[in-house]
Amino acid sequence: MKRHLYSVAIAALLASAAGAANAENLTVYCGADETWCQQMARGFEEATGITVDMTRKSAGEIYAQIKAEAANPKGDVWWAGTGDPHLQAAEEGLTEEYTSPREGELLDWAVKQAEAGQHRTVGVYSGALGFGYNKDLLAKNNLPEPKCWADLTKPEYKGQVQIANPNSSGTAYNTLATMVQLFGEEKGFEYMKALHKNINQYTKSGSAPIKAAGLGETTIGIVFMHDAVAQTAAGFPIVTVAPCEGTGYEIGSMSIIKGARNLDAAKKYYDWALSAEVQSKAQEAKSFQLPSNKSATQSPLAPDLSTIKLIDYDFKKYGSSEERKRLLKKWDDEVASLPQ
Ligand code: S7P
Repeated sequence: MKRHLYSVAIAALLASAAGAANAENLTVYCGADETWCQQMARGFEEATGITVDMTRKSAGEIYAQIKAEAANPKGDVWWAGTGDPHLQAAEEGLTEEYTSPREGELLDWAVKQAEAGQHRTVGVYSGALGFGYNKDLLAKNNLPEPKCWADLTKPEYKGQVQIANPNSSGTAYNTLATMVQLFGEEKGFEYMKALHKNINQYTKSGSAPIKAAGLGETTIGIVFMHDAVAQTAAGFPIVTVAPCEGTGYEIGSMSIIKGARNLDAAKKYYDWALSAEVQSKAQEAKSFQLPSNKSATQSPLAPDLSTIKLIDYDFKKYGSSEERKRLLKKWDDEVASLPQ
């Protein structure tokens, strides 16, 4: 009897070990807001039974991590974050070519992003760059309402403006590339230098400045407009501004990491994340980007891109490895090194 029980216990142990070995896992590097990243990870687990290990980081940091791990990749999918570093990774062969059967369900700009990256990436959402301000702090400091990019360089806003560092943050790199495209390279850098005088802190994450504005730690934050709207929706006294000169925008993207250990699970996630049903749930996580699936629904709070003066952002050029490296080095050498 004892021997029988022993054999049953061993068989059960072996079966569970085999089950664990067969269980599917997925490692996701997530470039969106933490709440949305968690919603996506848990949603995929529920939908498929695949266990997700998710880490949230800024776009420049994820790119750097994938590059550093290239000889021994640890991640499977890079979901969300601005498209420029996804394109850089695609060009450098750090991501895997994959065309989802859902590509036909996507809006043109999402497919164009896939084409620009030789189908090593795809667009998952879009959103316009702008800024937000804390209306209570503005009134308390007797400051005029900023309406244009040019306003943010005026002396009265000294120490009142926050933005992220473009080396770590996709938002801040998108800002730098926007200024170069909007004003031309020389004037764009002059703008960044003038802005530098008013910056109270360069944060690591792109959405941190508007969260700080919500808490009254800075008056103005340069961010994607949907990140400013999210703070208003959360009850903070934030006003969102579409700058009068016009502005750039992002194509938030997704890529499968080259050499992914869980390639099948990565493809399942890729297809799942492009579905209208999943993209329509972004608003539940207070993420107000424009989804890339034509049938996905968007929150009424989301900024209406058709009413914003958008530049014709050259994603191929500003997402190229050479241009990103050149602009970031120039910003380090000529802007960040200046005294304030
Ligand atoms: O929060 C959503 C979102 O704004 O996060 C990304 C944003 O750029 C923050 O990431 P970084 O820290 O890299 O700047 C956007 O892609 C996305 O829309």
